[in-house]
Amino acid sequence: MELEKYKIEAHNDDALQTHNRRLAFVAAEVENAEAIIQKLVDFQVAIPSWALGTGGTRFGRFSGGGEPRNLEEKIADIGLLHALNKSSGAISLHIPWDIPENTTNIKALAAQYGIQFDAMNSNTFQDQPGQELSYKFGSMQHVDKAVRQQAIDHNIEVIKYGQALGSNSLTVWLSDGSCFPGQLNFRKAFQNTLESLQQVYAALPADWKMFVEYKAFEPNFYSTTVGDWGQSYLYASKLGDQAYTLVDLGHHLPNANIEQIVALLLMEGKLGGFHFNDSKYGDDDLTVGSIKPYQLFLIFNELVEGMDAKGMNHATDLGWMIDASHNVKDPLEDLLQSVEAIMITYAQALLVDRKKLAAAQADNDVVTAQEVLQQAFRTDVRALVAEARLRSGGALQPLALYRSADIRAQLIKQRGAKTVATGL
Ligand SMILES: [Mn+2]
Repeated sequence: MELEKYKIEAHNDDALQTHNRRLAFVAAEVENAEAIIQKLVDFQVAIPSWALGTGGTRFGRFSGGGEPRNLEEKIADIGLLHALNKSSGAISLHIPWDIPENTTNIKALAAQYGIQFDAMNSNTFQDQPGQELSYKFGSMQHVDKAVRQQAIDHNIEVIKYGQALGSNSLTVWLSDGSCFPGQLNFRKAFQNTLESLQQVYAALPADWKMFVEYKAFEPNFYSTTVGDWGQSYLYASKLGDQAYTLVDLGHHLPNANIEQIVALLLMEGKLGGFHFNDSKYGDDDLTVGSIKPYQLFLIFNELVEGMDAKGMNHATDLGWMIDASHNVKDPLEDLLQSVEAIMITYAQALLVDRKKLAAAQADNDVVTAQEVLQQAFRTDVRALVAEARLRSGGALQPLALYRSADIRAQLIKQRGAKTVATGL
């Protein structure tokens, strides 16, 4: 289904007076409101193709109705999100869950919704039906060269799909590791993985980036072969200039200082992309900003500061993507909330008084440094984010319009109450 333009306009007309009042208030408080709005207009967050169905755990999955049954319907769902918030103009595709049968048609369909193809994701953490060799004991780290070759071939196939769709990056997340002490020779596992990644890297088109994603634990519980940012950085450095580390917020041990990791990777020119989510305990994949919004702000603060120090383009020089799922929410509502949280936090990071912060740091004025950060974090910037949406043709209140337009009910009517999307 599509959301007709007149519905967005009617919604905006109703909400405009309240919005203008809020905007005037924040614009008076904030020095660079106009520049921030423009940056928000430009900023796009990719939606993963596996986040459009209800998530599950190993204990169960409670599907909602009207989930997309194929890639075409997933693109249509992202089209709905993008129509509402104008900040979801990209899809990150997973192979083989979402193999495009006809790349030309899929590319044209996405273009109709104003959606581009962000990073491609490979999968060597599961065995697929008909697959010759098993990844039970790893893929790129595997002791058997034939298994490693199968994983390499799969990644090269994913690059080819991406080329046909107009993507220009590959995200490799490996679940490789071990569950028990003694199971693995760490050094050999690293070397096998590096050699496998090198072969994929060699197949990378010249204008592509390779993102090496790390994860502390799960599904392996004793060791992970790309387990932290140091290991990812090691692979990315050995691979070459087109290889970067990808930070997924949920892939750290509890209380890790992610903002410091981000700052150093940016300094070294090795931060490639970002997977947004939130968590209380581990890789919980919860809605962005739902548990630790201040941590998200501190991360964005480092992103903005570090990117500006290098003269980078905020919107295009890093890969921005959500990697989340939720078990009890409508996935589209969850994604609207996540994108909103990202935009709010980005706007707050743009508010930070950099000169005042640098002066406080130089004076060891710890109190002022904290005040500068919290002044930005405690500013209500929602009207700036809404104004960016309004100027782009989106809805002032995307979630409210999603509900009042009864979009889920229409999707259920169209697709059925018992559909299950491919994914986690
Ligand atoms: Mn991820």
